[in-house]
Amino acid sequence: MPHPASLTATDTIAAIATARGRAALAVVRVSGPAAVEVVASCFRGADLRAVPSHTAHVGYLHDGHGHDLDQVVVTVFRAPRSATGEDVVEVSCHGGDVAPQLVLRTLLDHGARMARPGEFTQRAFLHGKLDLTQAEAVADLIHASSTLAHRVSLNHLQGRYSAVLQQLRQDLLELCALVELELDFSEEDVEFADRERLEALLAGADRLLGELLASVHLGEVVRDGVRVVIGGRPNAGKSTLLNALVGRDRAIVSDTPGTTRDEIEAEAEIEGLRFRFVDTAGLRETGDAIEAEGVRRARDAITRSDVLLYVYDVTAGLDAGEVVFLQDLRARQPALPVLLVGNKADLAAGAAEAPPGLALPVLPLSARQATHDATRLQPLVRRLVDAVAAGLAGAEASPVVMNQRHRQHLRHAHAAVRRARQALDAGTSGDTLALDLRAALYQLGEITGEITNEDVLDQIFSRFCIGK
Ligand SMILES: Nc1nc2c(ncn2[C@@H]2O[C@H](COP(=O)(O)OP(=O)(O)OP(=O)(O)O)[C@@H](O)[C@H]2O)c(=O)[nH]1
Ligand SMILES: [Mg+2]
Repeated sequence: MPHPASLTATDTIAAIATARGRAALAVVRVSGPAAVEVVASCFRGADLRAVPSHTAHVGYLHDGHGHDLDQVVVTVFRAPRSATGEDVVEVSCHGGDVAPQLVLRTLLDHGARMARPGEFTQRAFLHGKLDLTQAEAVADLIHASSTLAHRVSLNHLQGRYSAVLQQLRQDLLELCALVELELDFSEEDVEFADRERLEALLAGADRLLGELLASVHLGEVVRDGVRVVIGGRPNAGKSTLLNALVGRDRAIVSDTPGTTRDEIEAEAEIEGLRFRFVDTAGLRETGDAIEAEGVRRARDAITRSDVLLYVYDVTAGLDAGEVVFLQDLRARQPALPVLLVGNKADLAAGAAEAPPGLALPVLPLSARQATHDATRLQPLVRRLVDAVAAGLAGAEASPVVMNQRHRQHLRHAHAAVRRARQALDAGTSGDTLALDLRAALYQLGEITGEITNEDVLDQIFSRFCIGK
Protein backbone atom coordinates (compact mmCIF):
# COMPACT_ATOMS: atom_id res chain seq x y z
CA MET A 1 0.00 0.00 0.00
CA PRO A 2 1.58 3.31 -1.00
CA HIS A 3 2.09 5.89 1.70
CA PRO A 4 -0.74 8.44 1.68
CA ALA A 5 1.79 11.24 1.29
CA SER A 6 3.36 9.55 -1.70
CA LEU A 7 3.94 11.76 -4.66
CA THR A 8 5.25 10.12 -7.74
CA ALA A 9 8.79 11.37 -8.04
CA THR A 10 9.42 12.99 -11.38
CA ASP A 11 13.17 13.10 -11.18
CA THR A 12 15.67 10.28 -11.47
CA ILE A 13 18.37 9.93 -8.87
CA ALA A 14 21.79 8.30 -8.92
CA ALA A 15 24.52 7.60 -6.38
CA ILE A 16 27.43 5.31 -5.67
CA ALA A 17 26.08 2.72 -3.25
CA THR A 18 29.35 1.15 -2.20
CA ALA A 19 32.10 2.48 0.07
CA ARG A 20 34.97 4.53 -1.35
CA GLY A 21 38.41 3.09 -1.80
CA ARG A 22 40.16 0.30 -3.60
CA ALA A 23 37.86 -2.64 -4.27
CA ALA A 24 37.17 -5.13 -7.04
CA LEU A 25 33.70 -3.78 -7.76
CA ALA A 26 31.45 -0.84 -7.02
CA VAL A 27 27.73 -0.35 -7.60
CA VAL A 28 26.11 2.82 -8.88
CA ARG A 29 22.33 2.87 -8.46
CA VAL A 30 19.82 4.80 -10.50
CA SER A 31 16.13 5.10 -9.61
CA GLY A 32 13.23 7.01 -11.10
CA PRO A 33 11.01 7.23 -14.16
CA ALA A 34 13.95 7.87 -16.51
CA ALA A 35 16.36 5.35 -14.93
CA VAL A 36 16.39 3.02 -17.92
CA GLU A 37 16.61 5.87 -20.43
CA VAL A 38 19.49 7.54 -18.56
CA VAL A 39 21.61 4.38 -18.50
CA ALA A 40 20.59 3.27 -22.00
CA SER A 41 21.77 6.57 -23.45
CA CYS A 42 25.35 5.92 -22.30
CA PHE A 43 25.49 2.12 -22.50
CA ARG A 44 26.86 0.09 -25.39
CA GLY A 45 25.61 -3.51 -25.28
CA ALA A 46 21.99 -4.64 -25.15
CA ASP A 47 19.19 -2.19 -25.88
CA LEU A 48 18.14 -1.65 -22.28
CA ARG A 49 14.85 -0.02 -23.31
CA ALA A 50 13.74 -3.36 -24.72
CA VAL A 51 15.10 -5.85 -22.18
CA PRO A 52 12.83 -7.62 -19.69
CA SER A 53 12.87 -6.71 -16.00
CA HIS A 54 15.31 -8.48 -13.68
CA THR A 55 17.94 -9.16 -16.34
CA ALA A 56 21.65 -8.41 -16.31
CA HIS A 57 23.70 -7.22 -19.32
CA VAL A 58 27.42 -6.91 -19.92
CA GLY A 59 28.62 -3.95 -21.95
CA TYR A 60 30.47 -0.63 -21.89
CA LEU A 61 29.48 2.63 -20.33
CA HIS A 62 30.61 5.61 -22.44
CA ASP A 63 30.64 9.38 -22.02
CA GLY A 64 28.42 10.09 -25.01
CA HIS A 65 31.38 11.48 -26.99
CA GLY A 66 32.87 8.21 -28.18
CA HIS A 67 34.96 7.38 -25.10
CA ASP A 68 34.38 4.16 -23.19
CA LEU A 69 34.59 4.64 -19.41
CA ASP A 70 34.39 1.14 -18.01
CA GLN A 71 33.21 -2.36 -18.70
CA VAL A 72 30.11 -2.88 -16.58
CA VAL A 73 27.24 -5.22 -15.77
CA VAL A 74 23.88 -3.47 -15.84
CA THR A 75 20.86 -4.94 -14.06
CA VAL A 76 17.40 -3.64 -14.88
CA PHE A 77 14.48 -3.74 -12.42
CA ARG A 78 11.21 -2.43 -13.74
CA ALA A 79 8.67 -0.71 -11.47
CA PRO A 80 7.03 -1.71 -9.27
CA ARG A 81 9.17 -4.84 -8.71
CA SER A 82 12.25 -3.03 -7.49
CA ALA A 83 13.82 -1.91 -4.24
CA THR A 84 12.34 1.59 -4.50
CA GLY A 85 9.16 0.66 -6.36
CA GLU A 86 10.39 2.77 -9.31
CA ASP A 87 12.42 1.74 -12.34
CA VAL A 88 15.85 0.92 -10.96
CA VAL A 89 19.09 0.24 -12.81
CA GLU A 90 22.19 -0.95 -10.99
CA VAL A 91 25.51 -0.49 -12.71
CA SER A 92 28.26 -2.76 -11.39
CA CYS A 93 31.54 -1.23 -12.46
CA HIS A 94 35.13 -1.61 -11.34
CA GLY A 95 35.96 -0.27 -7.89
CA GLY A 96 38.62 2.19 -6.82
CA ASP A 97 38.72 5.95 -6.79
CA VAL A 98 38.18 6.57 -10.49
CA ALA A 99 35.78 4.20 -12.27
CA PRO A 100 32.73 4.68 -10.00
CA GLN A 101 33.14 8.47 -10.14
CA LEU A 102 33.35 8.44 -13.96
CA VAL A 103 30.27 6.24 -14.17
CA LEU A 104 28.34 8.47 -11.78
CA ARG A 105 29.38 11.61 -13.64
CA THR A 106 28.23 10.33 -16.99
CA LEU A 107 24.90 9.23 -15.50
CA LEU A 108 24.43 12.72 -14.06
CA ASP A 109 25.38 14.19 -17.47
CA HIS A 110 22.71 12.01 -19.06
CA GLY A 111 19.80 13.27 -16.96
CA ALA A 112 20.03 11.84 -13.45
CA ARG A 113 20.48 13.99 -10.40
CA MET A 114 22.63 13.22 -7.37
CA ALA A 115 20.64 11.40 -4.67
CA ARG A 116 20.42 12.82 -1.16
CA PRO A 117 21.33 10.64 1.83
CA GLY A 118 18.71 7.92 2.32
CA GLU A 119 16.73 8.99 -0.74
CA PHE A 120 16.52 5.49 -2.22
CA THR A 121 15.11 4.14 1.05
CA GLN A 122 12.81 7.15 1.34
CA ARG A 123 11.37 6.38 -2.10
CA ALA A 124 10.94 2.73 -1.08
CA PHE A 125 9.00 3.95 1.96
CA LEU A 126 6.87 6.35 -0.10
CA HIS A 127 5.99 3.53 -2.48
CA GLY A 128 4.96 1.25 0.37
CA LYS A 129 7.89 -1.17 -0.04
CA LEU A 130 8.86 -0.70 3.59
CA ASP A 131 7.19 0.84 6.59
CA LEU A 132 9.06 3.40 8.62
CA THR A 133 10.32 0.91 11.21
CA GLN A 134 11.82 -1.17 8.41
CA ALA A 135 13.40 1.88 6.79
CA GLU A 136 14.92 2.79 10.15
CA ALA A 137 16.16 -0.79 10.48
CA VAL A 138 18.08 -0.30 7.22
CA ALA A 139 19.96 2.60 8.83
CA ASP A 140 20.48 0.61 12.02
CA LEU A 141 21.81 -2.32 10.00
CA ILE A 142 24.36 -0.08 8.31
CA HIS A 143 25.38 1.47 11.63
CA ALA A 144 25.42 -1.84 13.53
CA SER A 145 28.60 -2.15 15.56
CA SER A 146 28.16 -5.70 16.82
CA THR A 147 26.84 -8.99 15.50
CA LEU A 148 23.82 -8.87 17.80
CA ALA A 149 22.91 -5.30 16.81
CA HIS A 150 23.12 -6.47 13.21
CA ARG A 151 20.87 -9.48 13.85
CA VAL A 152 18.25 -7.43 15.70
CA SER A 153 18.20 -4.83 12.90
CA LEU A 154 17.80 -7.58 10.31
CA ASN A 155 14.87 -8.93 12.34
CA HIS A 156 13.27 -5.51 12.21
CA LEU A 157 14.00 -5.15 8.51
CA GLN A 158 12.27 -8.46 7.91
CA GLY A 159 9.22 -6.92 9.50
CA ARG A 160 8.93 -8.84 12.77
CA TYR A 161 8.72 -5.66 14.76
CA SER A 162 6.19 -4.09 12.39
CA ALA A 163 4.12 -7.29 12.55
CA VAL A 164 3.77 -6.87 16.31
CA LEU A 165 2.84 -3.21 15.90
CA GLN A 166 0.34 -4.08 13.15
CA GLN A 167 -1.34 -6.66 15.38
CA LEU A 168 -1.54 -4.09 18.14
CA ARG A 169 -3.05 -1.64 15.69
CA GLN A 170 -5.65 -4.19 14.57
CA ASP A 171 -6.63 -4.81 18.18
CA LEU A 172 -6.97 -1.10 18.87
CA LEU A 173 -9.03 -0.65 15.71
CA GLU A 174 -11.37 -3.44 16.81
CA LEU A 175 -11.61 -1.77 20.22
CA CYS A 176 -12.47 1.55 18.62
CA ALA A 177 -15.11 -0.12 16.49
CA LEU A 178 -16.67 -1.82 19.51
CA VAL A 179 -16.74 1.41 21.51
CA GLU A 180 -17.91 3.67 18.72
CA LEU A 181 -20.67 1.28 17.75
CA GLU A 182 -22.18 1.66 21.20
CA LEU A 183 -21.77 5.42 21.08
CA ASP A 184 -23.84 5.59 17.92
CA PHE A 185 -26.78 3.85 19.48
CA SER A 186 -26.96 5.10 23.01
CA GLU A 187 -27.19 8.63 24.24
CA GLU A 188 -26.10 7.93 27.78
CA ASP A 189 -25.29 5.11 30.19
CA VAL A 190 -23.28 3.17 27.72
CA GLU A 191 -23.32 -0.48 28.62
CA PHE A 192 -21.04 -2.31 26.26
CA ALA A 193 -22.59 -5.41 24.82
CA ASP A 194 -19.29 -7.18 24.49
CA ARG A 195 -17.62 -5.93 27.61
CA GLU A 196 -15.52 -9.05 28.04
CA ARG A 197 -14.00 -8.73 24.59
CA LEU A 198 -13.29 -5.06 25.28
CA GLU A 199 -11.55 -5.87 28.53
CA ALA A 200 -9.52 -8.67 26.99
CA LEU A 201 -8.36 -6.53 24.06
CA LEU A 202 -7.42 -3.64 26.31
CA ALA A 203 -5.54 -5.89 28.72
CA GLY A 204 -3.69 -7.45 25.77
CA ALA A 205 -2.68 -4.06 24.35
CA ASP A 206 -1.60 -2.89 27.80
CA ARG A 207 0.57 -5.99 28.26
CA LEU A 208 2.15 -5.84 24.80
CA LEU A 209 3.00 -2.15 25.09
CA GLY A 210 4.45 -2.84 28.53
CA GLU A 211 6.65 -5.60 27.07
CA LEU A 212 7.86 -3.40 24.24
CA LEU A 213 8.75 -0.63 26.67
CA ALA A 214 10.48 -3.12 28.94
CA SER A 215 12.77 -4.02 26.03
CA VAL A 216 14.04 -0.43 25.74
CA HIS A 217 16.96 -1.00 28.08
CA LEU A 218 17.89 -4.16 26.23
CA GLY A 219 17.68 -2.19 22.99
CA GLU A 220 20.15 0.36 24.33
CA VAL A 221 22.51 -2.43 25.34
CA VAL A 222 22.26 -4.02 21.89
CA ARG A 223 22.77 -0.72 20.10
CA ASP A 224 25.30 1.04 22.32
CA GLY A 225 27.00 -1.91 23.99
CA VAL A 226 27.27 -2.95 27.62
CA ARG A 227 29.03 -0.44 29.84
CA VAL A 228 31.28 -2.36 32.20
CA VAL A 229 33.03 -0.23 34.80
CA ILE A 230 36.19 -1.54 36.41
CA GLY A 231 36.45 -0.18 39.96
CA GLY A 232 38.46 -0.84 43.11
CA ARG A 233 41.30 0.42 45.31
CA PRO A 234 44.49 1.90 43.82
CA ASN A 235 46.96 -0.71 42.62
CA ALA A 236 44.38 -3.53 42.60
CA GLY A 237 45.17 -4.20 38.95
CA LYS A 238 42.22 -2.49 37.24
CA SER A 239 44.19 -1.08 34.34
CA THR A 240 45.95 -4.41 33.87
CA LEU A 241 42.53 -6.07 33.68
CA LEU A 242 41.29 -3.51 31.14
CA ASN A 243 44.29 -4.21 28.92
CA ALA A 244 43.74 -7.96 29.20
CA LEU A 245 40.04 -7.67 28.35
CA VAL A 246 40.57 -5.60 25.22
CA GLY A 247 43.74 -7.42 24.18
CA ARG A 248 45.96 -4.37 23.89
CA ASP A 249 48.00 -2.02 25.96
CA ARG A 250 45.34 0.66 26.37
CA ALA A 251 45.90 2.00 29.90
CA ILE A 252 49.10 2.81 31.78
CA VAL A 253 49.97 0.16 34.37
CA SER A 254 52.40 0.95 37.18
CA ASP A 255 53.06 -0.05 40.75
CA THR A 256 52.50 3.55 41.89
CA PRO A 257 49.05 3.69 43.50
CA GLY A 258 46.90 6.39 41.95
CA THR A 259 48.19 5.99 38.40
CA THR A 260 44.86 6.19 36.60
CA ARG A 261 43.01 9.51 36.95
CA ASP A 262 40.67 9.95 34.00
CA GLU A 263 38.17 7.37 32.85
CA ILE A 264 39.72 5.22 30.14
CA GLU A 265 37.34 3.53 27.77
CA ALA A 266 38.04 0.68 25.37
CA GLU A 267 35.76 -1.65 23.46
CA ALA A 268 35.67 -5.33 22.61
CA GLU A 269 33.12 -7.58 20.94
CA ILE A 270 32.38 -10.70 22.98
CA GLU A 271 29.83 -13.30 21.87
CA GLY A 272 28.31 -10.93 19.36
CA LEU A 273 27.82 -8.16 21.87
CA ARG A 274 29.72 -4.91 22.17
CA PHE A 275 31.28 -4.27 25.57
CA ARG A 276 32.55 -0.84 26.55
CA PHE A 277 35.03 -1.30 29.38
CA VAL A 278 35.75 1.73 31.54
CA ASP A 279 38.86 1.81 33.70
CA THR A 280 38.68 4.26 36.61
CA ALA A 281 40.84 5.89 39.28
CA GLY A 282 41.45 3.75 42.37
CA LEU A 283 38.99 4.57 45.15
CA ARG A 284 40.63 6.15 48.18
CA GLU A 285 40.67 9.31 50.28
CA THR A 286 43.38 11.58 48.93
CA GLY A 287 44.73 15.07 49.44
CA ASP A 288 45.71 15.35 45.78
CA ALA A 289 43.04 17.50 44.08
CA ILE A 290 43.46 15.88 40.68
CA GLU A 291 43.30 12.37 42.05
CA ALA A 292 40.29 13.35 44.19
CA GLU A 293 38.48 14.48 41.04
CA GLY A 294 39.38 11.12 39.46
CA VAL A 295 37.87 9.31 42.46
CA ARG A 296 34.71 11.40 42.19
CA ARG A 297 34.43 10.47 38.51
CA ALA A 298 35.05 6.82 39.33
CA ARG A 299 32.17 6.78 41.82
CA ASP A 300 29.97 8.51 39.29
CA ALA A 301 30.95 6.01 36.57
CA ILE A 302 30.06 3.11 38.85
CA THR A 303 26.52 4.41 39.38
CA ARG A 304 26.08 4.68 35.60
CA SER A 305 27.43 1.23 34.76
CA ASP A 306 25.53 -1.76 33.39
CA VAL A 307 27.92 -4.11 35.18
CA LEU A 308 30.58 -3.42 37.82
CA LEU A 309 33.80 -5.41 37.90
CA TYR A 310 35.09 -4.75 41.39
CA VAL A 311 38.79 -5.61 41.50
CA TYR A 312 40.78 -6.18 44.68
CA ASP A 313 44.18 -7.59 45.54
CA VAL A 314 43.67 -11.07 47.03
CA THR A 315 46.94 -10.87 48.95
CA ALA A 316 45.51 -7.92 50.88
CA GLY A 317 41.83 -8.89 50.82
CA LEU A 318 38.91 -6.49 50.87
CA ASP A 319 39.22 -3.90 53.64
CA ALA A 320 36.33 -2.84 55.87
CA GLY A 321 35.78 0.35 53.88
CA GLU A 322 35.37 -1.58 50.65
CA VAL A 323 32.88 -3.97 52.20
CA VAL A 324 30.77 -1.05 53.41
CA PHE A 325 31.05 0.64 50.00
CA LEU A 326 29.85 -2.51 48.23
CA GLN A 327 27.04 -3.14 50.72
CA ASP A 328 25.81 0.43 50.23
CA LEU A 329 25.98 0.06 46.47
CA ARG A 330 23.99 -3.19 46.59
CA ALA A 331 21.36 -1.49 48.71
CA ARG A 332 21.14 1.55 46.45
CA GLN A 333 21.31 -0.25 43.10
CA PRO A 334 20.07 -3.79 43.65
CA ALA A 335 19.67 -4.39 39.92
CA LEU A 336 23.31 -3.60 39.11
CA PRO A 337 25.28 -6.83 38.59
CA VAL A 338 28.54 -6.75 40.55
CA LEU A 339 31.34 -9.23 39.85
CA LEU A 340 34.03 -9.44 42.49
CA VAL A 341 37.45 -10.08 40.94
CA GLY A 342 40.10 -11.43 43.34
CA ASN A 343 43.16 -10.25 41.43
CA LYS A 344 46.84 -11.24 41.71
CA ALA A 345 45.82 -14.85 42.30
CA ASP A 346 49.30 -15.77 41.05
CA LEU A 347 50.64 -14.45 44.36
CA ALA A 348 48.12 -16.18 46.62
CA ALA A 349 47.94 -19.85 47.45
CA GLY A 350 44.48 -21.38 47.78
CA ALA A 351 41.06 -20.04 46.80
CA ALA A 352 39.98 -16.55 47.76
CA GLU A 353 37.35 -16.45 50.46
CA ALA A 354 34.11 -14.62 49.84
CA PRO A 355 34.15 -11.80 52.40
CA PRO A 356 31.51 -12.16 55.11
CA GLY A 357 28.61 -9.74 54.84
CA LEU A 358 28.75 -9.66 51.04
CA ALA A 359 26.68 -12.25 49.26
CA LEU A 360 29.02 -12.21 46.26
CA PRO A 361 31.21 -15.02 45.00
CA VAL A 362 34.83 -14.16 44.22
CA LEU A 363 36.36 -14.81 40.81
CA PRO A 364 40.06 -15.47 41.31
CA LEU A 365 42.19 -14.09 38.49
CA SER A 366 45.68 -13.05 37.60
CA ALA A 367 45.14 -10.06 35.34
CA ARG A 368 48.87 -9.96 34.73
CA GLN A 369 48.92 -13.52 33.39
CA ALA A 370 45.71 -12.89 31.44
CA THR A 371 47.41 -10.16 29.44
CA HIS A 372 49.58 -12.91 27.90
CA ASP A 373 47.01 -15.70 27.95
CA ALA A 374 43.45 -14.64 27.18
CA THR A 375 42.02 -18.10 27.97
CA ARG A 376 42.49 -17.19 31.65
CA LEU A 377 39.74 -14.61 31.22
CA GLN A 378 37.20 -17.23 30.16
CA PRO A 379 35.47 -17.69 33.56
CA LEU A 380 35.20 -13.92 34.02
CA VAL A 381 33.93 -13.37 30.49
CA ARG A 382 31.39 -16.17 30.99
CA ARG A 383 30.06 -14.49 34.12
CA LEU A 384 30.01 -11.12 32.37
CA VAL A 385 27.96 -12.42 29.47
CA ASP A 386 25.62 -14.27 31.87
CA ALA A 387 25.12 -11.08 33.85
CA VAL A 388 23.61 -9.35 30.81
CA ALA A 389 22.35 -12.41 28.95
CA ALA A 390 19.13 -12.93 30.86
CA GLY A 391 17.58 -10.28 28.66
CA LEU A 392 19.66 -11.02 25.61
CA ALA A 393 18.16 -14.44 25.06
CA GLY A 394 15.00 -12.61 24.05
CA ALA A 395 16.75 -10.07 21.86
CA GLU A 396 16.84 -12.25 18.78
CA ALA A 397 13.43 -13.85 19.19
CA SER A 398 11.15 -10.98 20.14
CA PRO A 399 11.13 -7.38 18.99
CA VAL A 400 13.44 -5.02 20.83
CA VAL A 401 12.89 -1.28 20.83
CA MET A 402 16.21 0.22 19.75
CA ASN A 403 14.97 3.63 18.82
CA GLN A 404 14.38 6.73 20.97
CA ARG A 405 11.68 8.00 18.64
CA HIS A 406 9.71 4.79 19.05
CA ARG A 407 10.15 4.82 22.78
CA GLN A 408 8.41 8.20 23.07
CA HIS A 409 5.44 7.11 20.99
CA LEU A 410 5.15 3.76 22.76
CA ARG A 411 5.11 5.56 26.12
CA HIS A 412 2.29 7.83 25.01
CA ALA A 413 0.37 4.90 23.51
CA HIS A 414 0.78 2.93 26.72
CA ALA A 415 -0.44 5.83 28.84
CA ALA A 416 -3.49 6.22 26.59
CA VAL A 417 -4.34 2.51 26.76
CA ARG A 418 -4.01 2.60 30.54
CA ARG A 419 -6.35 5.58 30.74
CA ALA A 420 -8.83 3.73 28.54
CA ARG A 421 -8.66 0.71 30.85
CA GLN A 422 -9.30 2.86 33.89
CA ALA A 423 -12.16 4.62 32.13
CA LEU A 424 -13.74 1.28 31.33
CA ASP A 425 -13.35 0.07 34.93
CA ALA A 426 -14.75 3.28 36.32
CA GLY A 427 -17.68 3.24 33.92
CA THR A 428 -16.70 6.65 32.51
CA SER A 429 -18.43 7.74 29.32
CA GLY A 430 -17.62 5.96 26.10
CA ASP A 431 -16.53 9.24 24.56
CA THR A 432 -13.36 9.52 26.60
CA LEU A 433 -12.67 5.85 26.06
CA ALA A 434 -12.86 6.35 22.31
CA LEU A 435 -10.62 9.41 22.52
CA ASP A 436 -7.92 7.52 24.38
CA LEU A 437 -8.03 4.65 21.92
CA ARG A 438 -7.72 7.07 19.02
CA ALA A 439 -4.75 8.68 20.75
CA ALA A 440 -3.04 5.29 21.12
CA LEU A 441 -3.67 4.50 17.46
CA TYR A 442 -2.24 7.84 16.45
CA GLN A 443 0.97 7.14 18.36
CA LEU A 444 1.38 3.75 16.68
CA GLY A 445 0.80 5.35 13.30
CA GLU A 446 3.65 7.74 14.00
CA ILE A 447 5.98 4.81 14.57
CA THR A 448 5.12 2.86 11.44
CA GLY A 449 4.81 5.97 9.30
CA GLU A 450 1.09 5.81 8.57
CA ILE A 451 0.98 9.22 10.19
CA THR A 452 4.10 11.31 9.84
CA ASN A 453 5.16 14.75 8.90
CA GLU A 454 7.87 15.89 6.54
CA ASP A 455 10.20 17.02 9.33
CA VAL A 456 10.21 13.61 10.96
CA LEU A 457 10.84 11.90 7.63
CA ASP A 458 13.66 14.27 6.74
CA GLN A 459 15.30 13.70 10.09
CA ILE A 460 15.07 9.94 9.78
CA PHE A 461 16.38 9.68 6.25
CA SER A 462 19.21 12.14 6.77
CA ARG A 463 20.82 9.54 9.07
CA PHE A 464 21.49 7.38 6.03
CA CYS A 465 24.49 7.41 3.82
CA ILE A 466 24.24 8.55 0.23
CA GLY A 467 23.39 5.68 -2.10
CA LYS A 468 21.11 3.91 0.41
N1 LIG B 1 51.48 -10.29 40.54
C1 LIG B 1 50.54 -9.59 39.92
N2 LIG B 1 50.67 -8.26 39.77
C2 LIG B 1 49.68 -7.59 39.14
C3 LIG B 1 48.54 -8.26 38.63
N3 LIG B 1 47.73 -7.33 38.07
C4 LIG B 1 48.36 -6.15 38.20
N4 LIG B 1 49.53 -6.30 38.84
C5 LIG B 1 50.50 -5.24 39.18
O1 LIG B 1 49.92 -4.37 40.11
C6 LIG B 1 50.38 -3.04 39.89
C7 LIG B 1 49.18 -2.10 39.70
O2 LIG B 1 48.50 -2.45 38.51
P1 LIG B 1 47.54 -1.48 37.78
O3 LIG B 1 46.83 -2.24 36.73
O4 LIG B 1 48.23 -0.23 37.36
O5 LIG B 1 46.54 -1.13 38.97
P2 LIG B 1 45.33 -0.11 39.03
O6 LIG B 1 44.25 -0.77 39.83
O7 LIG B 1 44.96 0.33 37.67
O8 LIG B 1 45.94 1.08 39.86
P3 LIG B 1 45.51 2.63 39.85
O9 LIG B 1 45.45 3.12 38.47
O10 LIG B 1 46.61 3.26 40.64
O11 LIG B 1 44.22 2.73 40.57
C8 LIG B 1 51.26 -3.10 38.66
O12 LIG B 1 52.61 -3.18 39.10
C9 LIG B 1 50.84 -4.37 37.99
O13 LIG B 1 51.88 -4.97 37.23
C10 LIG B 1 48.45 -9.66 38.81
O14 LIG B 1 47.51 -10.33 38.40
N5 LIG B 1 49.48 -10.27 39.46
MG1 LIG C 1 44.96 2.14 36.80
